[in-house]
Amino acid sequence: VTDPAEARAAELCDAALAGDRLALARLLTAVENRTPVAEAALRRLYPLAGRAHLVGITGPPGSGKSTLVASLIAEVRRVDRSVGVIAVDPSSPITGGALLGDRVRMQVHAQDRDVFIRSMAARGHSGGLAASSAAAATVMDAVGFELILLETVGTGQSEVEVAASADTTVVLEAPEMGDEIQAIKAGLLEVADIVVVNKGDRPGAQRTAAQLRAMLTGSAKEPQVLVTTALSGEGVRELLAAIDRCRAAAGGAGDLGARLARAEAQVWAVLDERVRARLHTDRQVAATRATLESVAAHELDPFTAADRLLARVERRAGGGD
Ligand SMILES: Nc1nc2c(ncn2[C@@H]2O[C@H](COP(=O)(O)OP(=O)(O)OP(=O)(O)O)[C@@H](O)[C@H]2O)c(=O)[nH]1
Ligand SMILES: [Mg+2]
Repeated sequence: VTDPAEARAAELCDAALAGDRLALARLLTAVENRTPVAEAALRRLYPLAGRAHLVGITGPPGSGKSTLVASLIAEVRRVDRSVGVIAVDPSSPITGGALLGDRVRMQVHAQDRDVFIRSMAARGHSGGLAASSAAAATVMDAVGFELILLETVGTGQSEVEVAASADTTVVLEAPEMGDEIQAIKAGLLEVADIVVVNKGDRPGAQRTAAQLRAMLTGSAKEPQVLVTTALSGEGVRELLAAIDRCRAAAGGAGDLGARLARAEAQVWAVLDERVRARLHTDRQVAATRATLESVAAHELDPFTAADRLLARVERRAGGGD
């Protein structure tokens, strides 16, 4: 006796795992809308995921994130690897930039099965965005994409959170941006594993990079600072090499802190505030942490984890512990 959502999820997962891109697109729509099909699908797919390298690409509006993602795709394909892209709210009203999907479709990847691009709206509360983008990444990871790029504009807290919870976070800057942008930058730079000064063809790019290097020396992460020209692809090969080095430095498994942040976002999206509050009291903390670690290691899916945490709270309420 299977319910319809379970049956539909099974059908879509089987097709997506067999390489059906339409089924993959449908799964991602379900994930974005948080339907019962999405939950059933994620319970299935979560244990198959955990292999991809998640790379957040963030920066001020108009710094060239989408253009850089397009040239990263070209570079990744040149070395014959697969790449999935999740672009959160890709077109900012400030720059009116073309949608990433349009930009890439104009290029040679339209028929390429090893490139998959998906846009997601940045709606809902802040935790919701982190949970949905992590779930979307899980789906792409499970169906075999090795590298997943998450483009978010670096202006809202939730957007920065999404990029920061990737295994590797790339923060873009453009040369000679105004004071307003400088202010945004300080918070953004803290989450960077790699800082990219894009628009290397513009005057001042090298000077901006030198200033950033000076400023970041001795900082917690000491990110590498690179210069790219996304429009021509210059410096993009070096960027991909730097991204791969970050992966290798984290033991090839992705940053543990980032994995835990993604696990937490996804489990918390299932549990409501009252339950969460009770998990932060007394002896629940250690048990919760262990459960989240299992999710981070992909040994447990976020829904089963939430079920268990809920059961623990209910047992306590029933008088047991
Ligand atoms: N000169 C120059 N212009 C660039 C470069 N990269 C991007 N641009 C231009 O900068 C503008 C913004 O580029 P996008 O890639 O849309 O920037 P974005 O950061 O994705 O913008 P939002 O998604 O709107 O936040 C476009 O007109 C690009 O053509 C570059 O390397 N050099
Ligand atoms: Mg963009």
